[in-house]
Amino acid sequence: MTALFADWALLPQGWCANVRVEIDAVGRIASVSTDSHAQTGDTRLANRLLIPALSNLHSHAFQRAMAGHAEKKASGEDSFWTWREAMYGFLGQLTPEDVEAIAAFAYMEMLEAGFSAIGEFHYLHHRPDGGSYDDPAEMAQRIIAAAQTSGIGMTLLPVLYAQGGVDGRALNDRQRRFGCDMDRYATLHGAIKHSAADSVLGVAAHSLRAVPPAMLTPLASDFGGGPVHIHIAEQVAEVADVQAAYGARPVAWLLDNADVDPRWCLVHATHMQPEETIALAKTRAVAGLCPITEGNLGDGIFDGWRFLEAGGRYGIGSDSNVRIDLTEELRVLEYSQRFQDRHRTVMRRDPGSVGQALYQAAAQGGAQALGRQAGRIEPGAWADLTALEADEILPFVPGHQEWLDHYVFVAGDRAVRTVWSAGRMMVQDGRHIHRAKIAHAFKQTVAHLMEGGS
Ligand code: NGQ
Ligand code: ZN
Repeated sequence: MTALFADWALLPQGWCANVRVEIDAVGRIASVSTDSHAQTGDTRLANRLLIPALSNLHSHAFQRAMAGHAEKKASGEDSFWTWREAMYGFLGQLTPEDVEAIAAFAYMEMLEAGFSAIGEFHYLHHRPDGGSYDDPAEMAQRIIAAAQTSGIGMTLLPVLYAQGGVDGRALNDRQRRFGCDMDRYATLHGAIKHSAADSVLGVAAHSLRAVPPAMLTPLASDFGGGPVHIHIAEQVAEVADVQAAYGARPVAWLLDNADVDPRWCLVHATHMQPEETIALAKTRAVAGLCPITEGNLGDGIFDGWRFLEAGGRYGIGSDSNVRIDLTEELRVLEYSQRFQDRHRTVMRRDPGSVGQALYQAAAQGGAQALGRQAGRIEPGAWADLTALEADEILPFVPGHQEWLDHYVFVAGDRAVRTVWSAGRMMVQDGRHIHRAKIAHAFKQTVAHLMEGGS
C-alpha cells in the first residue's frame, strides 16, 4: 500500500483539504480521507492540486506521425475526404514496428497531457495487400505493447470494417488493410483476447459507411459486454449518404436499429437534428467529442447546449492526434459552442465553474466510454490521478476554488506535473519517465518514413 497526501483534491463532493489517498498493490484507490494528516512514508504533494486524470476516448495512434504533414494548400478544394486520401497514402507504408513506435510516442504525450487511459479505435489490422500477418493480431499486439511501454491504461477497440460505402461497394485497394468479414473479425478478436489481459477489450464498427446493418447487432452482442464504439455523423456527406440509403439520418437510424445503451460511444455526434440530440442524450450513451480534430478536418460543431439540457453524457478524444493537448480539447469544445451560439459559459447548466464542469463531465464520460472504473477519486476506482502545480493556477487563492477555470482556460497543460495511471507514476515534473527512449524510437521511425517518400 502506498499513500499520497494532497493539500487539496477534487473529490466527487467537491474540493477537499488535506486529503490522503491510499493506493493498493494493483493500483486501485483503497481509501480516501479528508481533513486528514500525512503519515510517515506518504508522498507529500506540496503545492499541488490532485484531480482525477482523464480517459481519452478516441484515438488512431498511427496518425500521430502524419501530424503537420497535411496542412499544405494544394490546388482545388481541401476537405475531410482529400485529407482521408492523404491519410490512406501515409498508412500504406506502415509496418508493425512503425506502429508500435508511433503509438508509444502518442501515448507518452497523452500521459504528459494528463490522460491516464486511451481508447484505441484500431482498424489497421492487415498487411498492405490485405493479407493477414502470421499472427492475425500482430498490429493489435503492437498497440498493446506501446501501451505497456508508455504505462497508459488501454481499452482496445478492434474495428470492424467490411465495405467501402453505404451502397455495399467493395473496399478499395487502400482500405484492404482494414477489411474483415464477420468470421475474420471473430478470429482477430479471439486472438486479441488472449493477449490483452491488462486491457479492457471492446468492439467498434468503423461507421455506418463501413459496416452493413446486418452486422451491427452481432458485433455489439457476440463479443462480450465491453464498450461499443462507432464513428457516427462527422461529415454532412455521410449524413446524406445514410439518409439516402436507409431513409434516416445516422443517429436517428442507429437509435432505431441498435440497442444503444451506456456501453455505447457515438464518436463525432456532430450533425444531429434537435430530436436526435435529445434522443441520444436519453440513451445515456456517451457522445465522443474530438474538438481539435473536428476543427482540423472541417467537420462542424456539436449541439452542446441542447445535449447538456437533455442530460447527455460526453467525453473527449484526441482522434487524429494532430495535437495532443487535453485542456485545448476542452477549450475548443467550449469556444466552438460560444462561436456557434454567441453566448458564453455554455457547457454548464447550473451556476459555477465551467472549467470544472467540462473537466468532470469528460472524466466521467471518458471512463464510461472506456469501460474503466475511473474519473472520480473514490475507493475502488483505478488510481488515475493528475497533480497540478498550484503556482501555475494563478491566482491560487485557497477558498476561491475556481481553480479548474484557471487550469482549463488560462494555464493549460503546462500546469500538469505528475500523472499516475492505475497507480503507476508515469509523468514526473511534467515529463514522461521514459521520454528519451520513446522519443528516440519515434524520431527514427519518422526519419525512415520520410525517406520512404511519404
Ligand atoms: C479514420 N478519422 O478512420 O481514421 C477516420 C477517417 C473515415 C476520422 N473520422 C476515415 N476523424 O472516416 O472514413
Ligand atoms: Zn476516429
